Amino acid sequence: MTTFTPDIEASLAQQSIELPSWAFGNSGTRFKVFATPGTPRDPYEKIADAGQVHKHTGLAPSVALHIPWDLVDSFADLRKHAEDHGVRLGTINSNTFQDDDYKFGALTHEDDRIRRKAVDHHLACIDVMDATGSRDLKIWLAEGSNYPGQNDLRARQDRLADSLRTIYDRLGDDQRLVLEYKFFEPAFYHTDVPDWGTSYVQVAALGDKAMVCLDTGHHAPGTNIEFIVMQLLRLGKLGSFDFNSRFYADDDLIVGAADPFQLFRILDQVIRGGGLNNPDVAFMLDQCHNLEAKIPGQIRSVLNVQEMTARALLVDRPALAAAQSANDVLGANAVLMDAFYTDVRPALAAWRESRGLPADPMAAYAASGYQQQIEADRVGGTQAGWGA
Ligand code: PSV
Ligand code: MN
Ligand code: MN
Repeated sequence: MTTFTPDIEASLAQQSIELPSWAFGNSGTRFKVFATPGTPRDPYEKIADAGQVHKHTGLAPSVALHIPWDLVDSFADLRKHAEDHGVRLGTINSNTFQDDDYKFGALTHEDDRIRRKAVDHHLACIDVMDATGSRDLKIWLAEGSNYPGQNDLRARQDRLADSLRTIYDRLGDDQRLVLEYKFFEPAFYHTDVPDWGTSYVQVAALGDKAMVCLDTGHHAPGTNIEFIVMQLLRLGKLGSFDFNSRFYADDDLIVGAADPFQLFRILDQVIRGGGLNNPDVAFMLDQCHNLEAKIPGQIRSVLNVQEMTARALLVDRPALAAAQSANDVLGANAVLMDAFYTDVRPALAAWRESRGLPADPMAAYAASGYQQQIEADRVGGTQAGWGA
């Protein structure tokens, strides 16, 4: 059986992955949202469920919130509730995609009133961060156009820079802004922040507290995502990941389900670039569990990240560097593939047990009775937010 060196064990022990509150709510496609028994009815129950993921894996100590989906009367109280469930509140996600005013844009809108409203929403999100103790404000913008000529692309970029500046200036010393890019959807012709380059240009103009968020599902098929990871780490601008996997577009499926090798390659570059367990790089999930049960879906997800991290940590870096320097094409490739093909599951199970965690977190959750309990107790769970 593969065994881990103390260095690898230390890296695994430090790993933490943030869960999205919305993964615990019901979600679906534009065709249908299927209700799942036991779905949380409010943000408090979403956090309780996130606590279960952490309890069984030791991997997920924080939960990202989405405003206004997770609006509560008192964020100080929600913070206390999270702590009572063994987790803390993490990234605050803004939402400028469900209001009629934003049909033609929010932070890029031509109308000053609407643009100001969108900026004010972000300032209110920073107020929430002050109460929750969150560090990061994550901005994903559903802005763009559907037809060539519909909009002045350049003017929108200028207005975006202006809006982001006002938001950035409100950040506290220990707070950050992370700007997420996405190549299409909901707009189909142009998107105002379509790629890492645009996000980088915008955040670089703002300052050190602004970083890029890389969502693995937000690239054109075939994109070499690990190259982007390398470049952003090299530039010191990789602020966060939204992990998920996809077969076609922005599918938001369980990370590592569609393409474990891609996840391995990404984590290999994270390690190579000093991004693993680096406080400047937040590892988050951004997923929806439309068909499967949500808590086990999240447990499976963080385990997939852990598994590919362990494999990437097994890469023999001196041997790889030597093969690369010698232009030993197949030798270098073999070093990488040897690590990728290593089955680390038995070693991870043993390692978990040695730390007082269940060897098999999926089985432990299934045996815990929690799922049966919430299915009995909760009736009328909330939608994740889309359309809510
Ligand atoms: C929409 O594509 C999206 O999935 C973005 O990735 C955001 O991070 C998320 O929704 C929540 O706003
Ligand atoms: Mn995302
Ligand atoms: Mn997305």
